[in-house]
Amino acid sequence: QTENVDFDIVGMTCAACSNRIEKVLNKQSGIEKATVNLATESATIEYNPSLIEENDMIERIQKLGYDAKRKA
Ligand code: 9UX
Repeated sequence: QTENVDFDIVGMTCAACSNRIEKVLNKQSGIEKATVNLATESATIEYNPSLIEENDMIERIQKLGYDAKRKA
């Protein structure tokens, strides 16, 4: 069973940024599918809540040098 969460991503300026974040997120255990959109500066993540939580995703994105905030 999976859930979806949307984040606003701050700090992406080129397509390599969004590809980099997407690649890293898709390697995380618990993440089923991560899509990062440069144009809308956002990410949609399908995940298994028993394996990963939102704060883990935010921390991973921050480690790459960007910021993420959960969309309302
Ligand atoms: Mo593009 Mo993003 O050269 O950190 S990869 S700006």
